[in-house]
Amino acid sequence: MEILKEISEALQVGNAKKVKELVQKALDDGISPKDILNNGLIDGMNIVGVKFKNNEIYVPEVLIAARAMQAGMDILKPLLTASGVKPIGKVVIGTVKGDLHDIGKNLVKMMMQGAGLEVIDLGVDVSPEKFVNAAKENDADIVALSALLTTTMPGMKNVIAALEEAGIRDKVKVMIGGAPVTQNYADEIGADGYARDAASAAEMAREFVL
Ligand code: B1M
Repeated sequence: MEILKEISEALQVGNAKKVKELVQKALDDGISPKDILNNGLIDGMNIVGVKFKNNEIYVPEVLIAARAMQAGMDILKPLLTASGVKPIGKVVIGTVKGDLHDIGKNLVKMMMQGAGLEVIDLGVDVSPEKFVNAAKENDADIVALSALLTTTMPGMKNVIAALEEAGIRDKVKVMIGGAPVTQNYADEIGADGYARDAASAAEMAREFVL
């Protein structure tokens, strides 16, 4: 459908106003919220993710596209809930204790939302206990940890230990990422996955829950 393509394209260039108008128009034309989400917004965000991964676009463009996605989501969210479209899985995300960097974490969150996951964002400087409580309270499928400092990376290991201690380690997948984090580190601390960028993180999260 032409209008869904237009929504996808407006999202890719970060035109929030146009996305909002087109989403409303699509609804008025009788297109289902699910169709608009999957074939308009998520389609656009997927293309943004691929371009970001390939260094064809950079952080500012992704943030602007994500804001446009949010503008569309704001209209669709109540309708999606009402029409019974369930998120494909739940992710609890945060930047680990002592670390205040959140730009990358926010990108990961947005990409995951774009991929159809519900994301509970605990913010920055998140203690292991807070991750555990949020995972329990929300019955999360995935706990996603971000760290930007070599000094805060060990906090990821502490979260895994706290999940084990709480007896829920086998109920959640733990994903980690952030500039100093590596696959080796993920293996070393027993994380289930490492993703080097936001698009890969969203892909991995989808694979974990589908
Ligand atoms: Co800070 N900082 N900073 N900083 N900062 C770095 C990280 C640093 C590399 C700069 C440098 O020295 N060259 C350095 C860390 C050195 C180290 O430990 N190796 C550093 C330092 C030292 C510090 C302070 C200690 C400085 C000081 O006060 N002396 C201090 C620490 C504060 C704290 O956290 N307690 C500090 C503070 C800050 C600001 C507050 C000023 C600001 C943060 C603002 C904010 O986030 N709201 C800031 C910034 C902006 C940076 C740089 C410049 C940029 C980070 C960023 O946002 N990148 C950074 C230098 C740099 O990277 N060039 C630096 C863009 C972002 C999109 O990338 O976060 O890597 P990134 O996320 C990527 C991937 O890593 C991945 O996906 C994202 C998108 O592709 N990813 C995941 C991230 N999380 C993931 C989770 C996943 C999967 C993938 O799964 C769950």
